[in-house]
Amino acid sequence: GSSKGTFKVPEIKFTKLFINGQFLDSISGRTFETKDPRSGNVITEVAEGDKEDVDLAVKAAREAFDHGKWPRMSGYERGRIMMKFADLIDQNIEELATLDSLDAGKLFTLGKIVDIPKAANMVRYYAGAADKIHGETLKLSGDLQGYTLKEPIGVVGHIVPWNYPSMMFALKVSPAMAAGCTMVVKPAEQTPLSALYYAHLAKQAGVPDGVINVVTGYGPTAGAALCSHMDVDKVSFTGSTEVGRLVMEAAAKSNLKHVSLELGGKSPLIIFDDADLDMAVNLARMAIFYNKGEICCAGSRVYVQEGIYDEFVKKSVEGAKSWVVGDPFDPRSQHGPQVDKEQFEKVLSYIEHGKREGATLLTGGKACGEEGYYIEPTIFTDVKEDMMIAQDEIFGPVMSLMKFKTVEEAIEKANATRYGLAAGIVTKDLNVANRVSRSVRAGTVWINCYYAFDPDCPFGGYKMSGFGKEQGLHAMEKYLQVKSVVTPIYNSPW
Ligand code: TXE
Repeated sequence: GSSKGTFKVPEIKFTKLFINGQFLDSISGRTFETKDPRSGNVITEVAEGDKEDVDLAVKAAREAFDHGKWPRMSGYERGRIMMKFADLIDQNIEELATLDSLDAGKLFTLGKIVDIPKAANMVRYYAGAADKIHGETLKLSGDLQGYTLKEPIGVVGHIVPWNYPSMMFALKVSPAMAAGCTMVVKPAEQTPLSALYYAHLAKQAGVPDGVINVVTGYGPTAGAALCSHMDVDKVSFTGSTEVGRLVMEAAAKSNLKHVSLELGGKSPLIIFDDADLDMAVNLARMAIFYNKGEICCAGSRVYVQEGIYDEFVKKSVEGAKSWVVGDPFDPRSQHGPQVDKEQFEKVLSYIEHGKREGATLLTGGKACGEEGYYIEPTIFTDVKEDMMIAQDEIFGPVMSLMKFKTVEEAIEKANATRYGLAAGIVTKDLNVANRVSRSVRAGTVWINCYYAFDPDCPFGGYKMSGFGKEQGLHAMEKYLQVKSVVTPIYNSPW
């Protein structure tokens, strides 16, 4: 199906770099266009930050870290300011959801009930953790005793992708804030608008100047400058595996800054014969079509056991056909446009590749609508493990359906990928669920559910999907380092 809306673009308040608590033009004076994927039309011009702007932002963050209040105030105080920040996010849900829908083609209704409230809750979760950071007491050998301190790592560079501008911002910024770090955020060039709005809200909440800086701009310029900066202590990156490599390389070649990477995926969803068929069909549909497939942990490879395979295929095709593609501001839409022309063309070219490789196209496979970057929910079957569409992250609404016989075969096929971000299992058999969940090499396993996220649940990859967890207290550890302090118990022998 399809739907059409008539949403008018509101006034965009923040389009400049946010450095040391001020909105500034870029030093070069240059700007870039951010576009509406519903039409390809320009929404507005945004300041284009480059190396010298990154230098300025890092200087502000360095100053705020080395001499400012933020790392020195009590965790409780930081938490209080963060709670206020979270409340302000909640008070601005409408505007924030609008910005993400305009910039990324994300569903407005879901922005209001999922993305933005979850971003606020993420901030709250870490606000509550800010005063619970402690080390250990060490009983050392001889006449020594020691303890460990957990100290903030310093200045952090966050490189954010475009598929979840709000949640990714909160996911990266809030554990770093709780830890007492200061930071420079480089949002994706496709979706710079909400990050600037969050910066404004953080200032309103009382976050001191220099703690959160936002430099909008492109990856190979602003992003790369952050990764090779000598005064940045850590980079947290979410994006493609190719750029992940560049980030590590730049870190290695500059100051050996810490790196954490959340990269692509090709996550399997394994459905066993005993599954409730309608539930499984729905889950599989959501796992790949939700957010138009622009999700790092999308269930892009669906393995179905042979006993229910034919029925599953039939119902999945019906399910895809009834999935409503349309304007993200129309409440009837289940699926908006891909984020930009490049992603749109990437997805369509994978679909063509799948056909050429001999996979069977069951439904979809084309662009839809007269304008904008909309793609039909697409299902392939007869997909072999070595086909490109089974190996590469397509990052679009393209499901590959495959058949298996035994539990062993399912495990083997699920692991036949260089990625390891997530996996899903649908079965009523607890033994099968336990066995498969322990055998799949992936950072998250969802049993009889999918996309079941929670701020307390660590998320991050195995294998080439990256390393360094986000969410949960594990994520805060990424922004802390351990110092050992040792002292003699009695008279110093030294
Ligand atoms: O990613 P990039 P792109 C995957 C997905 C998608 C593909 C390409 O498969 O189709 O990547 O998307 C910044 N130094 N994911 O091209 O380029 C860039 O400005 C430092 C999965 O958009 O990796 C943006 O802020 N930074 C993913 C961010 O990196 C650089 C989400 C991501 O962009 C840089 C997004 C450089 N040299 C894409 N080059 C996920 N894991 O969820 C670019 N950037």
